[in-house]
Amino acid sequence: MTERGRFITLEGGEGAGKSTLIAGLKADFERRGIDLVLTREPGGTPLGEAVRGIVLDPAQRGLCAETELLLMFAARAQLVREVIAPALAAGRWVLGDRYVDASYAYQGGGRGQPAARIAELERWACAGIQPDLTLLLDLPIAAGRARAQNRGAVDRIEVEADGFFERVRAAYRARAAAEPQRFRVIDAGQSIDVVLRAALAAVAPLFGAVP
Ligand code: Z5A
Repeated sequence: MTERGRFITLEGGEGAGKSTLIAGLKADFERRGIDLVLTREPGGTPLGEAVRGIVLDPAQRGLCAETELLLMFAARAQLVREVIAPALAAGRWVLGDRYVDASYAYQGGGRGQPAARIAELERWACAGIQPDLTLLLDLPIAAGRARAQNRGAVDRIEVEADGFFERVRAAYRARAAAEPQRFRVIDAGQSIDVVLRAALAAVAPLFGAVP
């Protein structure tokens, strides 16, 4: 029987360096011969990418917090069934640019949606799939904004005030503190090389599972 693959997720605020770290991890995993699937949220399927277009569209000014939460989980339910679950079952590794923790941080911490409501959606949408490891790239808000500012147009969530992002960051850190066995918090203010080394050290125990 094929051994289940490993599921690693990256979380953090705007400009924390998730995309940069994913490129570094991908190169390392490929050198090790790991069969890797990359996902991003919201997105990662045709439906998910369409949802991403809606939730990040600055023209969707009237999108309420409840709808935003449901759309995140609609995209996730599809991603889990279409991509993540089949990949893990086939023994492939999945490296996810965000997953459920983002909903607790942004829709929970940021928008004030109750954690119990998010947990109910998680039970419903995620088919019991939990990451084996979550890397939280932790960075002060101002530093993340400074890094992201050269990217051009800001999306519907990026226009939020600093207070929103402070609540997001606090919610992420609280989740990491509550689940230390799953989370590794990485100081994302360090150089790209140092962040990659810290991530590889955190991932190393999972390599033992590779034949
Ligand atoms: N969202 C939500 O609300 N609820 C949910 O459930 C989910 C998502 C799943 C889309 O996320 C939005 O959806 C996001 C949360 C919300 N909204 N916000 N804000 P996204 O992940 O696609 O977008 P993002 O968070 O804005 O990611 P990002 O800004 O693209 O950041 P990143 O991928 O973490 O950073 P990066 O592109 O790797 O790096 C940014 C720049 O910094 C770049 O120039 C790098 O070269 C540089 N960089 C990276 N690392 C370093 C270090 N270590 N030192 C110096 N410079 C660095």
